[in-house]
Amino acid sequence: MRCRKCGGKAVINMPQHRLALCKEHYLAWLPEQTERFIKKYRMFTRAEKVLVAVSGGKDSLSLWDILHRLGYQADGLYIALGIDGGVNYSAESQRLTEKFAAERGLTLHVVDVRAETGKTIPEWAEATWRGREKPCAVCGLVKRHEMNRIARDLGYDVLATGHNLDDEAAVLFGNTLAWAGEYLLRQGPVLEERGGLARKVKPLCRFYEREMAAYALLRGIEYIYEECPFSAGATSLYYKELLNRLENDRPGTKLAFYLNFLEARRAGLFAERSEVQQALHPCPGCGQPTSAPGLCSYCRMIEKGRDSQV
Ligand code: Q46
Ligand code: ZN
Ligand code: ZN
Repeated sequence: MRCRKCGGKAVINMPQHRLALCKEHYLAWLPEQTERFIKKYRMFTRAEKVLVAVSGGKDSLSLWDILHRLGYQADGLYIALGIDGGVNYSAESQRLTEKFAAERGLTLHVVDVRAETGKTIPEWAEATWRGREKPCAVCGLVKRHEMNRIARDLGYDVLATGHNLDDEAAVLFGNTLAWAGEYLLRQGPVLEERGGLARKVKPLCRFYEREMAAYALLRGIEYIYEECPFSAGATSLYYKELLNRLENDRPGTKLAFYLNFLEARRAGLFAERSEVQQALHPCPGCGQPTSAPGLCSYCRMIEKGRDSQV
């Protein structure tokens, strides 16, 4: 397989684009494409301050690397969840994230959930009804809350996450199976700022997971290979497997599924749902916007889990 640009040895073949590239041209192509998507979906400009949520994994660190190379004002936010799982997951991912930032002279904010709230994520999960199965519901709630809080308190215009096409297609697949209109309406490369919630963007949403892995590897980014120990058995992983089988037989299916969805949404397929978007008001506990009557779900979780002993 030859690189389409220089005829050299290709390191990656992307059948859905009918494109094979060598290392040098791939490392240039991916940031160029990212720049194209940032502009196409009007994610942010070079005048805006971007907060990148980094987990220590290949996607978020690559995203930070790319935004930095493209000359955007991108700082990092690492949320220390306190997850061990026998592989020292949180400690190791924090170490790699801090190393990444230090080597490039980038600004990294670290929020330690235990220092902030008195308990780690698994302890919060244990202490509340939400934790009966897995801590993921609690974890998602805390991560969203902290990301918004830091973005607001430190004056960031936009929050960027490293979700790739495989992540987005799996979520879309789940929401489509359930015809979850409200979620379908909100899924996309950009979630506009509303009622005090920072704008959220996903600049990598059109890249396959294997393309991101190839980028991190070829760029020499050191990232944590282990997934969070609680991700095993997640429904989203099952959907990813199913979509990979489709993709194997019919290359491009995943990308078409996602892009055709965006097009249908743009054309107004889910528009009538927009009226049911609930109004937001500030939570009396933490001041962040919520649609719940009274306390937001984060504050209700804290209230519920505060007194229980772990
Ligand atoms: S939600 Fe669940 Fe993730 Fe939190 S506990 Fe781990 S798997 S990190 S994306
Ligand atoms: Zn080349
Ligand atoms: Zn609250």
